[in-house]
Amino acid sequence: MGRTALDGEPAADYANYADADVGLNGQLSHLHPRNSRNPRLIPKPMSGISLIEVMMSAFILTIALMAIAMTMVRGMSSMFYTQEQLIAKQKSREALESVFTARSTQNITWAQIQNATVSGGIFLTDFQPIRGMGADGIANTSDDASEPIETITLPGNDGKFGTDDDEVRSLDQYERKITISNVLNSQKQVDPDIREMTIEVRFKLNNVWHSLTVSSYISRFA
Ligand SMILES: [Ca+2]
Ligand SMILES: [Ca+2]
Repeated sequence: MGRTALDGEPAADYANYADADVGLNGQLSHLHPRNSRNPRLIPKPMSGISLIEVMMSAFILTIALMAIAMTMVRGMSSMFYTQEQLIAKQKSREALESVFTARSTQNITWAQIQNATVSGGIFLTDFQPIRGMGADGIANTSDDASEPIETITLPGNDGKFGTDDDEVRSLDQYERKITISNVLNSQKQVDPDIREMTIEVRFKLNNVWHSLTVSSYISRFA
């Protein structure tokens, strides 16, 4: 298959052939199909990025960005949740202190330190809106009804109180429940001098209630 003849351009009719030998009489003597043995006219393979590759990388990038976004959302909502929890803790402690103070200053009798379902008890049962403590200065008693729902002032973006961006928030998404129960002594009898006080504060966040409970024993004696 030596190339004794003139090496001419491929004929247009033979586009699938890379090269052709044309004899002196102008007739094709050999055709050389494009293949690895005849690389000089084989076009370079297409380089660059195919559509599939672009779509794949866009997909992977989207997944990665979504993961980052989810982490940020979770972080922000947990920050918000922490703040709500702190408020709830503060409101439960305030209630606890109001009872201890009233007991210590003898503003209320031992018999009154019970739920209203027990004769003489003054503490409303079940969850109550968080209002001011009323004339008696004690949380969750009937005189709270005339008080407005409490508000709390948050420092706002600058982190300082007393500036224009302070945020006053109503505690209308909060409720507080005080449960006072008897404690049994070692003889399995109701201890006449000690009761257990459980204060649960709950708050609604995205239509879901979250709650926090504080409990303490309270003794007849200050
Ligand atoms: Ca009260
Ligand atoms: Ca501020």
